[in-house]
Amino acid sequence: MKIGIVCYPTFGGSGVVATELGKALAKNGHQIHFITYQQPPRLDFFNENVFYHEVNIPSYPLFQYAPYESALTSEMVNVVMNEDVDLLHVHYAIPHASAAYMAKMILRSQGRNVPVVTTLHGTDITLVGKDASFEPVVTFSINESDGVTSVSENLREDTYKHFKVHREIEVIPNFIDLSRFNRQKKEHFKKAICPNDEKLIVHTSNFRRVKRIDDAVMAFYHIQQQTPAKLLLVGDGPERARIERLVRELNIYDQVRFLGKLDAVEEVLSVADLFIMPSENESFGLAALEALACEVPLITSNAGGLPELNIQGVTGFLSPVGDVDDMVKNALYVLDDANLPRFKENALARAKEFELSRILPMYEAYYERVLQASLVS
Ligand code: GMT
Repeated sequence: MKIGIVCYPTFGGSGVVATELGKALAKNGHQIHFITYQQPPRLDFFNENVFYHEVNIPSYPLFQYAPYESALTSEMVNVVMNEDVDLLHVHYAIPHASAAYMAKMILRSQGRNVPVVTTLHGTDITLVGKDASFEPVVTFSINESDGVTSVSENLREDTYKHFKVHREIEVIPNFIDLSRFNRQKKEHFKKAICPNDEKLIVHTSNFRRVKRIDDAVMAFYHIQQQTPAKLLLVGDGPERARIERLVRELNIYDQVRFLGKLDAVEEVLSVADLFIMPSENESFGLAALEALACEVPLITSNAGGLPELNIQGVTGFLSPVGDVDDMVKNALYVLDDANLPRFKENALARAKEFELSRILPMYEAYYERVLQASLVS
């Protein structure tokens, strides 16, 4: 198959899923055409089946806002025509699904039929998409997609609840490549961060308000009062300065490290004892899956799709959003040396259920179905 993939070329979950999916499809012999405004971070190698098409937006004094959606639409049209693409797969509804619809219509006017698959990732539905400024366009472009997937049951239900969507939505969860995400021997690294054998807690995110990083910091504040511990915060974003202030106010700056955007996150996870994700909303929680793969148990909120990944009392614990006391109690239980090995073992076993080799065929089968259906319609 020749597949055009549109995504945000960022460290964010949807961009990572789209890039890793494209890479895996390319390895399986499909020809993949990435269409984005920048080279995605994890697309830094040569593969004969991977192509990259950059969306260029010419600047013009008249434009207060650059018309990205128009430039993206034109690039999709050009790539489908020039490369003979069979199917477009767009990740994150805004504005990719509506741009794809427009591209499809332009192509149809030229006698070319190309089906569009839209994957809903989370905030495109639960946060931004619901906003009145976007809602009609999101609803329309989901309904007009030839196939729609969501990364969890919960996101699927949320989509039906908040939008007048009549399309069937297929749930295809996030996946993990265990050949990259596995517990590596990095004892020197652990020793450098935790010289006195402290327990290491990790949080990774894009530092947005929805992640409730203050809850992670407050939980850590109480945990380290009861057991020696360190906290690593990986990622960056709008909340960074506020969180750094909080850490200073709590006088725990020596026990907390801000690592910024890190590509080799698996190296940090390899020495972690616990991963904390107290999100207000989380459609799936790819970062938590990456932690499980590195044998790191989870303390999460019970928001969104997290209960579909984190199993209460098995891979860690889930607490109501904002219930820091419960998170502290659970974290101390997991970190207890009598319990930790069992949770680590369970973490890996759970991650294996989301191995790339299990999820990739779901996408391939879904593409086939959408292609067949578009031929008969
Ligand atoms: O907020 C993020 O984590 C980034 C965001 C994105 O779209 O880039 O992630 C969303 O998509 C990921 C991949 O499907 C999911 O694993 C994340 O749970 C989801 N984030 C939220 O729902 C907040």
